[in-house]
Parts: sequence; structure tokens; C-alpha cells
Amino acid sequence: MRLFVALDLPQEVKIRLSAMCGGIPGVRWVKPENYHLTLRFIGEVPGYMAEELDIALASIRAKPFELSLSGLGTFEKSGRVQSLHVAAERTPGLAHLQAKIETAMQRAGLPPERKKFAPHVTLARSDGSSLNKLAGFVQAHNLFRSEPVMVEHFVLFSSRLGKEQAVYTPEVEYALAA
Ligand code: 2AM
Repeated sequence: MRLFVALDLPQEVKIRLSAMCGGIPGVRWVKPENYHLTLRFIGEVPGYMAEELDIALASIRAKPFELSLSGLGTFEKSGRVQSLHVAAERTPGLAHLQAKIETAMQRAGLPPERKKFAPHVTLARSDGSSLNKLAGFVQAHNLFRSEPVMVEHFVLFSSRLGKEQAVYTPEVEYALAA
């Protein structure tokens, strides 16, 4: 199974994000139902490992917190833009949950995540050819702010890579409690 741990977003936020998107030829826009904020990418694991990871995630105790999306950005690799995202504020509540998940995943046997946590929701993917247009889009929408939304659970998703876009299925929801 190909797995990742993420926050789902309320429908209103997905609608606001998707309303902003469009108008750049050559980029692949993420479908609104696929919007999420990844807390930990796991990747392909065998079934027994998925069970271990589920047990570890279920043992996490963390409090609900507010999530705010704020500003746009791009990720680049070798000078090519790979994706466009809306950034999330790295608040203590979000950082705390991410750290707890990272610790739980390592205890369950995964190697440490090497990349620094940069919370974001990917809006589009690009082959790198639309650099100028993406830069213009980021500038035009950089004042985007979402109303803070209360995060009361996180989700273990499975991902099947499709022809056009991956299909994400919520497998388990884990509640946050005060
Ligand atoms: P991205 O949106 O920034 O590409 C499911 O693939 C989720 O896991 C995506 O949100 C993706 O982030 C994230 N992810 C992190 N590392 C990944 C990797 N090495 N391969 C695929 N997805 C990864």
C-alpha cells in the first residue's frame, strides 16, 4: 500500500481554493477533492507494516488546533518549478502534531523524514515550462488567506496512482482531543 498521513480540509476551504485556480496553460490542477496537507509521506509499505503504523498513529495524543492557510509558493528542483501550493502557517499546534507523527512513524520502524516540514496544500503540478506564468499567479494571489479552521482529526490516506491524477482514499481517521 502507498500511504501518507495528512489533514483533510473543510469543503468551504476546498471551494475557495479551487475558485482561485485556473488560467495557466500547461499546468495540471489538482482536483479540489484531492486537496490535503501532508503531515508525513510514508510511501509503499507491506500490509503488516501498515497495521503497525496504524497502531502507532492511534496512540498519538494531541489537542485540536486552528489551521490558517496564507500565501502562495512554488517548489522547484534543478531550477524547474514542480508545483504550486498554498502555504499553511506553521503554528505550534500544527508543528506539535507533525512532530508527534514523525516520532510515532520512526518508532514503528520507518526511516526519519529528511525533508524539513513545509506545510502546504498543492494546487497544481507543472513540468517546469510555465515558470513565468506561475510566478505571475503567485504574485496575483499572494494575499490569499483562509479563515482559520479547527483541526479535530488527522487521516491515514492510501494513494493509487491513476493515469491523470492519483486517487486518495481516507483509510483511518484519528481524533484529536483536548
Ligand atoms: P506534494 O503535494 O507536495 O507533492 C501524496 O503523494 C502526498 O505526499 C502529496 O501531498 C505529496 O506532497 C506528499 N509527498 C511527500 N513526499 C513525497 C514523495 N517522495 N513522493 C510522493 N509524494 C510525496
